[in-house]
Amino acid sequence: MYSQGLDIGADAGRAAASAEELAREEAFQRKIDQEIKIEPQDWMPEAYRRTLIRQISQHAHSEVVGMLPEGNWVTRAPSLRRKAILLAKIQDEAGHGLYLYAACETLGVDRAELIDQLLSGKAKYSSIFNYPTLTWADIGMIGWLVDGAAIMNQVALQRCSYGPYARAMVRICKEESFHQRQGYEIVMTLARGTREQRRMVQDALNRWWWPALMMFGPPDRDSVHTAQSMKWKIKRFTNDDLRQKFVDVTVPQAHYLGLEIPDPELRWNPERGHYDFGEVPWDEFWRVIRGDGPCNRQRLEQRRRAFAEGAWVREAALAHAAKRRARRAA
Ligand code: FAQ
Repeated sequence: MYSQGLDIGADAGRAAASAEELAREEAFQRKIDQEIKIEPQDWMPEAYRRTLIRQISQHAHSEVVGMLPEGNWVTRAPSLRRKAILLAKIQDEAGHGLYLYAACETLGVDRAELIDQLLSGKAKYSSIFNYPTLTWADIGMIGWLVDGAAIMNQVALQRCSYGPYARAMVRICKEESFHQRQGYEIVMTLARGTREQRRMVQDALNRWWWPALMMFGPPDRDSVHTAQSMKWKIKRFTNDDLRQKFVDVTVPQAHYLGLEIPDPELRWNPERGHYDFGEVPWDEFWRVIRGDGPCNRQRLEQRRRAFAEGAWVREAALAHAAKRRARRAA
């Protein structure tokens, strides 16, 4: 009797707790529906917090790993002007990584833990940065197509329901749009150049087109996170919607340059008001994100080396901060 009484009490307590939890979740969703930003001190469902940590940290890692394919060309940029621009762009990407790690830390996760996940190979970063930059035209493609795809995705993220992520995106988008233009300018110069330069830029487009379309993620039918992320207004568009928008704006740019998109099925569909395009090679996409792309091992190796070689900088910065603290306290 006595123990049964206790059980009933425990059940009632659990029911009350889950009713309270449900009410909180409903209130949270109402805020989202009313376009009220969620801030770090606000209550949020654990799954919302985890989704954001996953997406923002993958995004931060992408910015940092994304420095590597371009870094490959700093010493070989064709002029001092191009070198200075490329250096500035690469530094911007490092800055983007830092804003994003900082935004992620507002969710209660430690940056050291996130970096550890990247270096141990546990964390994902964008598939696109596992492709090699073989010629100078590839640097143009990264700006035109990779930054172009990144902006298409990130403009929508400026309206993400989580305040710190949305605000970080505003500044990032401004810088990315400059990056996209510098890439287009490189591509335009080559497309209007010698026969060899035109051949080089077409070859680069042939290699970067499909990987750029993969940046938007798997097709909606295979996207495990889209439905919930759209409900929470972390994502505003599905992967396929953004991919279509990217194709629609990029194809006319390629035509203007006299370049050919490497897709025999690409054609304007007047009924849909969009370009139809061929099937993205999804097998390749899954292979790359599972760690077996052309440069996955090399990229991680480079990041690990850079992290180890930068240890003295982190130690010096900490020692400097400790000294300043001690001086202030004295
Ligand atoms: N690569 O269910 P979904 C840049 C994973 S920044 C690798 O559709 P979700 C700047 C996904 O994580 C580029 N993995 O996932 C720059 C998930 O795996 P999980 C980075 C991918 O999150 C330019 C699984 O597949 N931008 O380029 C990829 O709803 C030039 C299932 O996918 C961002 O990160 C992929 N492409 O949608 C720097 C933007 N796609 O976590 C240097 C923010 C999907 O369950 C030079 N992120 N996966 O193990 C997003 O908008 C989203 O996370 C998506 C994926 C759209 C990428």
